[in-house]
Order: sequence, then C-alpha cells, then structure tokens
Amino acid sequence: MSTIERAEVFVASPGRNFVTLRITTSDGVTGLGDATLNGRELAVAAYLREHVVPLLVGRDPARIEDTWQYFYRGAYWRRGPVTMTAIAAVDTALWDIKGKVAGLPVYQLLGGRSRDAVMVYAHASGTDVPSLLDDVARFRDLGYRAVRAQAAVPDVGGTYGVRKGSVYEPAASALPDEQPWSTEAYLDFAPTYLEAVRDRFGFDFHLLHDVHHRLTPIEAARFGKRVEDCRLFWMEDPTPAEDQEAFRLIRQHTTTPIAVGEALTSIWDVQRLITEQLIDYVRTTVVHAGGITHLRRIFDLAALHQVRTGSHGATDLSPVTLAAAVHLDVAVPNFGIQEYMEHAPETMEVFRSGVRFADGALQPSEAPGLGVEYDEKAAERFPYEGRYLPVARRLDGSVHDW
Ligand code: EZ4
Ligand code: CO
Repeated sequence: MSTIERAEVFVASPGRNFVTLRITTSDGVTGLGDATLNGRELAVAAYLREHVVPLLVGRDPARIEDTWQYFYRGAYWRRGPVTMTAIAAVDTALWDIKGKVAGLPVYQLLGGRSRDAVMVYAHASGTDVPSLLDDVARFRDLGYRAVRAQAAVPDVGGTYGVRKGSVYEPAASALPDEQPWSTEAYLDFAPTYLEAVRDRFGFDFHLLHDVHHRLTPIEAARFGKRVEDCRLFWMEDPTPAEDQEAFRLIRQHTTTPIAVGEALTSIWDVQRLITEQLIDYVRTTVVHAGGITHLRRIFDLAALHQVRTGSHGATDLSPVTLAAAVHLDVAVPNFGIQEYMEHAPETMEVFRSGVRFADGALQPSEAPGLGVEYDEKAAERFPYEGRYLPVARRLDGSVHDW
C-alpha cells in the first residue's frame, strides 16, 4: 500500500503571500493544496506544520473522505477559517494525488463535464465613473461576458475593490491600512455608476457588484430595490452573514439576486441561507471551506434549493485553488459563475497552471490531477512579508465591516 511519506508547508510571496502544502507518497506521487488565509497566513502554516503534518505521515493517501473526517472531527474544535483552510489544503492535495494515480484530471473523478466551459467575471474598477467605464470597456474587449463594477466613493476616499496597479491587491501594507467609510455617500453614489455602466454598454453581458458586508439589512434592501432596473447578476455580501436570518429582510424587499459566502467556512454557515432560499449564489471556496470534498457537499445542498455556485476567486486564492475550483465548476450541475482575477506574473512563475482562459471562460487542465506544479526554487526568490487587509472606519471613527 502506498502511504503518505512527507508533507511540506511552503510560505512565499511571489506577488503576494501564499501558503502551499505539498504531500508526497511512498510511490513518489505529489499533490498540492492551497492553505492561504489572507492576513493570517502563518497561523495556518503553524496549524499544518505542528498539528496536521505529523498525523498525515503513514496514512493511506487514497482515503480522502476518511482523512477529512479525521481532521474535522478528530480536532474536536470545529469550523473556523484556520482549521477549515488547513483541512482544505490536505483535501485538495489528496484529490491531486488521486487524479495523478488514476491518470485523470480531477473533474473526471467528480463525474466529468456538465458544461463546455466555466464562465468567469472580471473586476472592473475606477477612482471615478469615467475610469470605471474605461475599465469595463477593456474587459468587454478582452471577451469577458460578466464584469463586476466598483468605484471609489467621491469625497470619502479609499474603498474596497478599486485597483491601484495592474493587479487588485487589498492586503498591501505592513500594518492594516485604515480606510474611511460613509454608508450615506455609498448609497447615493453606487447606484449611479451601475446605471452609467448599463447606459453605456447595455444589457448583453452580466453586471455584478460587491457590497462587501457594508450595509445593514434594511439598507441593503433599499440598495437592492434601487438598482433593480440594472438587472444585476448579483449583489454580493450585502450584509455580514453571521446572522443568516438577516437575509430574510432583504429578500422581502427586492428581486436583486444575492451572493454570499467568500468568508464562510462550512456547510453549517450557509445551511439556512441555502435551505430557506435566502440567497441565489453561494460563494464558498475550495481553500476556505474545507477543500473539494466539503465544497462539493455544500454545492449539492445548494442544488436541492436552486442555489447556484459563484466561488470566490480573488488573487489571494492561489492558482492551486483556482485550478481546483475550475475542476469542480465544470462538473457540478448547479454552477453559476466563477470569480477570476489574473494573478501577478511572479505568482505564475512559481505556480505553473494548466488553467486556460478563452471567450470569457476558463478551461480546466487535462493533465492528471489538478494540473498545477509548484516551483520551489523559484519561490525562494520571494520571501514572506507580513501584509494585512485594511480596516474600515466610519466618519465618526468607529470600526466598520471591511
Ligand atoms: O476582499 O479576497 O469578491 N471578492 C472580494 C475579495 C476580498 C479579498 C479578501 O481577502 O471581496 O477581493
Ligand atoms: Co467579495
């Protein structure tokens, strides 16, 4: 029997920080898992190195479900981003190994293709409305069929979702950047630029918007109602989702579809949202919601309730997560859309991925396993540097949700 011989945790910063797990079997087969938790990277690295790797060695790499249960139930302490990201890394690496042993791409192990390609959405942004419109035009020219639009709120200053260089990177400072927030200014302004996008480009593409947990339920209801004529594909994270019941109030007021889940880590965190049809798209991901095994379970629950998938795919999720996401996306019956932002060139020097973009959609690699390789030597040129996500403060100085 093949056994797990070695598991190594790599921490590197090729363009941004990534934590990567590589499992090697006694037959010399390797598998990769992403373990990146933006701003809390070293907590997951330590969890893996100190508490998971010693228990992995000697186990049967073929027993993916059993290993998942062992690390979830066996820890006694449940859920939470650090634990679930660590379990995800192990799970993803074991699927990679299983694919390589079988000689099949992971999507074939998940039941094969349900669709020809995986539609993605791009991130258009601007410091004002004209620059946002230029950015939307650019993504339309690149062939994207779905675009998320965000613009900085005038007179308030920094906001989430607005790109500074060629790559969107919110975790840019050694200490958390403190950014001002005004709900009143946002509610006045955001609908106007979404309307400007529709006025200029029409309706033959999908338009998305991320509220990034900034509104209360009744404010979100007002926002959703106000932008109904823009026919958004979704409004994302309209209010924080610790309170799943909060979404009922939004639902009572608006037909603007709702997407939630990029910061949630388990099926229990979305159970009510899904079973009571309080959302339309679930945004949980491979890396933060327990790997391919657990995400598939969430997606199957969602399918029962006509909730579609829309996995998080910002650049702080490594190319290993993107590859795994595309294998799942192409296979599940209830796929909706996949978030996609191109990684920095340095990132792609370290992670060699077979995922391909064409016509506004991604294709999984046809190589056995996930189809991603990690270049350990190249990674050594990019040492870890502590970086934090920003913190938002209302104009009176109190902390708001970022
Ligand atoms: O702010 O990934 O929809 N995408 C997002 C992201 C998140 C970051 C947090 O690390 O909201 O850009
Ligand atoms: Co988001």
